[in-house]
Amino acid sequence: MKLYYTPGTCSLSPHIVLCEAGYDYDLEKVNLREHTTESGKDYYAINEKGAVPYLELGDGQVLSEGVAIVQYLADNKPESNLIPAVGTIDRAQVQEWLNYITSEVHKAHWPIFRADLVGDQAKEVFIDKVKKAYSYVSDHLADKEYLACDKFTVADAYMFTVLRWHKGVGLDLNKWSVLVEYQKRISERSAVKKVMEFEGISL
Ligand SMILES: N[C@@H](CCC(=O)N[C@@H](CS)C(=O)NCC(=O)O)C(=O)O
Repeated sequence: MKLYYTPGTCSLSPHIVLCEAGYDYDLEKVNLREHTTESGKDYYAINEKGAVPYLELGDGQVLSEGVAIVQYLADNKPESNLIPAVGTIDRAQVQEWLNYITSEVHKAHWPIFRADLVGDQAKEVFIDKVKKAYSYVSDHLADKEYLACDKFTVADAYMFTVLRWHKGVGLDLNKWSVLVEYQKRISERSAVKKVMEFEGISL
């Protein structure tokens, strides 16, 4: 199994899940500015979408889209308890979080990072959207340690990944103390520590 990743981007989520679930995996770093891999290949020739994460399963099958990748990885290591069984309300709630993060939070960051393209007015709209998302997640976590099921799931790996971008979009996480605690709690997991060290990133 091989994960194409770029340090600190959304591929951090499946990287954490691979490590949490105890997979034996390889990694290949992608330069997203050049769309080349560290072994010098044209990344578009590997993944036509040009985005990370991208997973080669080793049997010729491939998978893109972070939320599909983490569910596949967790489902195939049920003993890792990273996702509830299909058909349960717990599973639907984890999917609810994954979908919220990918469609409402993750993608709201791009116009903020690329204000040079979209302009300051659009940037402000998306900063406001991210702030509202922080408040929503903070309210939800006020009496909980994790997003769903009272335990760490793939949804937390993804939320942790997007929360790390607060500095990049100029937000002070200290305004949401619940999120600071949540981020700290997850960063202290041994798999998360190992992955962050490998990617050369910090909180
Ligand atoms: N829909 C994809 C989006 C992935 C995505 O946005 N990846 C970003 C990094 S966080 C990327 O690779 N951007 C560079 C590009 O698309 O060329 C997913 O959820 O996996």
